Amino acid sequence: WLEALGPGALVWRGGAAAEAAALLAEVQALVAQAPFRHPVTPGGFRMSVAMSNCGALGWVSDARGYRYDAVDPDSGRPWPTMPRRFGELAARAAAQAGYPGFAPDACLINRYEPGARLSLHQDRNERDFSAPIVSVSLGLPAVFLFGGGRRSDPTTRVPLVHGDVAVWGGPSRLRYHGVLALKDGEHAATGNCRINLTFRRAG
Ligand code: MD5
Ligand code: FE
Repeated sequence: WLEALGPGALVWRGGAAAEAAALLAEVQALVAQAPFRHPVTPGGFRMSVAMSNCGALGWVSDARGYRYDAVDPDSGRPWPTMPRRFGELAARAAAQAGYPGFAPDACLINRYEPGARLSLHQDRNERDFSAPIVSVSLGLPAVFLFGGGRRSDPTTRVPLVHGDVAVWGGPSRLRYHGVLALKDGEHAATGNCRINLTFRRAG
C-alpha cells in the first residue's frame, strides 16, 4: 500500500519485502567487488554510515568534495554493474508514484550499524532534479527525518522498516532529510544493520 508523505513523496510499504532476500544476496555479491567504506566529508569527518555503489556512476566524498564518479577510488575500477532486479524495482516504484520511465544510473548502497546516522542534508549532486530518488530499506528499522526546503524547517519522523520503498520526487526532491542514529537490534535478514539502496539519475 502507498502512503503519501507530502507533495511528490510517498512510501510503498512492503514494496520490496517479497524480494528482500534476493536483493540482499545481490548486495553481498556487489560489496565483494566494491567493499563498504566510510567516506570522509570535505570537512574531514568520517561518516558513520558505510557506503558502496553500483551502476555507471557512484557517489563519492573526499577532501575535494562530493561528486559522482564512474570509478571506485578505492580500487581504480568501474563500479559493479547494477543488477537488473535493482533497476526494475526502482522503475516500478517510481512509476507507481507518477514518474514513468525512471532509469537510474547510480545506486548508492548505505549500511547503518547501531549508532550510525545521517545528519540533515539535501541530495543535490545529481545533474537533473526532475528525476526522483527511490530508496529501499532492508533489515533493522530506522527513523527517517523529513524536513522542508530550508535546513531550519521543522521535520517529521517517518519510520522505515524492512521492505519499505520510498519515492522522493517533484517538490520533495530537494527537501532536507536525515536518518536518526540506528538503534541496536537484530534482524533475521541482515543481522545488526540496516541496508538502504538509493537509486538516482545522477548523470
Ligand atoms: C537513507 N539516504 O535512508 C536515505 C534514503 C542519502 C540518503 O539520504 O543521501 O544517501 S534517500 C532519502 C531522500 C532522498 C532525496 C530526497 C529526500 C529523501 N527527501 O526529500 O526527503 O539512507
Ligand atoms: Fe540523502
